[in-house]
Amino acid sequence: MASKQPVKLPTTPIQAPRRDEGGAAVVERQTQKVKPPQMHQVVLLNDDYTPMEFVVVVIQEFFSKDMETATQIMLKIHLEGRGVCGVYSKDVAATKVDQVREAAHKAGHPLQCVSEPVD
Ligand code: TYC
Repeated sequence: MASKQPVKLPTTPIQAPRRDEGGAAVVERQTQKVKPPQMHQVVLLNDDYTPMEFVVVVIQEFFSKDMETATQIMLKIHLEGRGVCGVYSKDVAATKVDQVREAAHKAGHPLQCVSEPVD
């Protein structure tokens, strides 16, 4: 019967800790390396042609707002020219912009949607 040979696994070299004059291990304080990701707000722009009802449905569907909130945001855009519909990571914000643009294009409305970094 063949006896099993011990398998030598690759080892990770272990770095010896730095020592001070007295021989005590010195652990350096690490500075914070991970910053929270930059967030991006998705903004709808006003125009003279897109029906208010369509904008309210878009805000409900793509930004998960209830009808009252969606109506308030739509009216703010209508009166002030633009309005923030949500704040997301860069990738998610870009997806929201694409979804809104596609829905508007399909319906034949000129509704514009942009994403911009939040300060
Ligand atoms: N101004 C449009 C109208 O009077 C309504 C509207 C609101 C359009 C918000 C776009 O992002 C918008 N029909």
